[in-house]
Amino acid sequence: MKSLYLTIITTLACIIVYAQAPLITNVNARKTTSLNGKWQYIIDPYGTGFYDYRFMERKENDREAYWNSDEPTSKTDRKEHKFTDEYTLQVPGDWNSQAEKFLYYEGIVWYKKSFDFTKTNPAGKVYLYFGAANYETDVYLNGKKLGKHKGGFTPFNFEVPDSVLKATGNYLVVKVDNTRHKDEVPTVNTDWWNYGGITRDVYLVETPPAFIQDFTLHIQKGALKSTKNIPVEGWVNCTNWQSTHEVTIEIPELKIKKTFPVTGERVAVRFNLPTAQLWSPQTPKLYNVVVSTGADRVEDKIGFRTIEVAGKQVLLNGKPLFMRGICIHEEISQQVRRAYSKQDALQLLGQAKELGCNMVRLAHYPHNENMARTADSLGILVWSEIPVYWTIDFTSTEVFNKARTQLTEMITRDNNRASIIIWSVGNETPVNPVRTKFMSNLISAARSLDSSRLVSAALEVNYQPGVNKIDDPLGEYVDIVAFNEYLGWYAGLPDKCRTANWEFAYNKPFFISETGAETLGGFHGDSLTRWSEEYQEWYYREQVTMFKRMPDNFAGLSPWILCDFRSPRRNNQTFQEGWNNKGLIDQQGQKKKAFYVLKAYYDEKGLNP
Ligand code: GCB
Repeated sequence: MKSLYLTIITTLACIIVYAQAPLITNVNARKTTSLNGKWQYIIDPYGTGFYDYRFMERKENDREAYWNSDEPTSKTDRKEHKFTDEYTLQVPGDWNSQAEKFLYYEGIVWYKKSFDFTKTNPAGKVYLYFGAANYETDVYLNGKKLGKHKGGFTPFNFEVPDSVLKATGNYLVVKVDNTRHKDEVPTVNTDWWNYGGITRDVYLVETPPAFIQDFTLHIQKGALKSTKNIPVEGWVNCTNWQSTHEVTIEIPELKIKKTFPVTGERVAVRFNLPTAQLWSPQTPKLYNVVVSTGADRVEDKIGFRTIEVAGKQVLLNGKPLFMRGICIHEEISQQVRRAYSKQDALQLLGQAKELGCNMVRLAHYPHNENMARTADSLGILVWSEIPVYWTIDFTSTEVFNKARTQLTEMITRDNNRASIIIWSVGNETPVNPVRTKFMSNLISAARSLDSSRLVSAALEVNYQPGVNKIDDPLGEYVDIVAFNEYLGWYAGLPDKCRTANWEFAYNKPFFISETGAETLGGFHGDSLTRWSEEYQEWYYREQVTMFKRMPDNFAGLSPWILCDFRSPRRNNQTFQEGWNNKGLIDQQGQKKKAFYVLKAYYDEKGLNP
């Protein structure tokens, strides 16, 4: 009996150790201590710090485990791992761009950070928050496992128990493994480089014992009649609240102060804004919103707008919208690294603005939080996507759950960003009933998490003799039918656009989520010469002419892509050398000729949307 009891306790302990705490959003509005900066590291391609010589996971107190001290206890003591200041990586940052030996490295790297920490409020809680780490992360503090997370592009946090945290000499060890696997999301096969590491910010976040974990506010669907008496709704999620608590929402600029009783973990809120300036690309107005209860108070800057589909049109604040978009990878090409900072966001979104864009498609995974926040303040609409890309294992429930977790983390983090108008559940997935079920279930999940935005996915074209059909059965489930087409690059020459016939199975707005041609910046020839800037320029000219004769449910486009990006699939040693060069801006940051063709189209569209 006793041993059964012990087994249950041990099993429970394991579950508790692995349980990720509910995601805290808007962390920068809280008391945080940054753990960014230099972290020591050990490259561990064989996983020796994690597995013993029988390839069994090491026990928590195993001296050889890399999460335990690397200090020999005497001069005769043997320690086969040692972190030193000679080997450090910058956090946030991918490891591949930080030393030549990491250029193509995929596998395990151990990170170590030492820190001192005293809680501001002795009764409060402390969470260890990661903006993202790619892909699988195991976190240990002072030899105790705090938890594990999978998914390379979404945030996660673990509660740090008082029993583990020390005032001085904390020893934080993080194992990051970016090995690709068939049953992960994304899977082994992508057209981008698998940058590894702790790629986004790391913070200790302090909260009161009972706190506001998360909240959202948006204009009620279908309820916007004018800029007077605007009905807004949302909810506030609470952790450890008592029923005696109340939650207050204030928007000082609009003289709003509303109080709601706490009736459970989630408090639904509804009220009217007597008047407000709506958020839009022309007027990206953000209001300071303060949510408070008992001892907790958080603030965020929120824009109010509506996005909906009416018949064949997409309406932003009730008015027809044409999306002048561009796709973006989360990469700063000139420095061959992942983008992560506000500065990076300003660079990428600034380039999109120069191109005449009012929208960006953040491909093919959730980008760092600075992107959507910067888009909010610059007035750029956003398509945000999870990496359900190409050949995911659609037959597996586990894979579905992984995709749904990433979708949930993406939506939870960015629910208050007015710029985000479309959640995308994937890209170019093969047409078959199992995939359609998988994807339509993801669409339902997105809608149940957030009914205020549109849901889509980038589909493929069904090319038939004489006609290009948009008839993927998933079109039934999405709000906007989006598809990728490369007429003139993967199929024929750009003049193919002149005779292209398009047939749409759905009476919904459609969006060209990709189109593009590859060129090596600075390489010139005539327009028939592949890889030349002139070929890409010709491609865009023909495409633009074709766009101009698209039917009236054409709601916009996001060509592929703003900047050249690394891709190990691209092995033409003269023109690619491990890069996908379909960018309108080249690896050195120079605009290619085609940039100006698209810009001219966008400038014209901007004047006459
Ligand atoms: C696509 C993919 C994108 C690729 C692009 C290309 O359709 O969605 O990830 O990078 O084509 O360059 O072929």
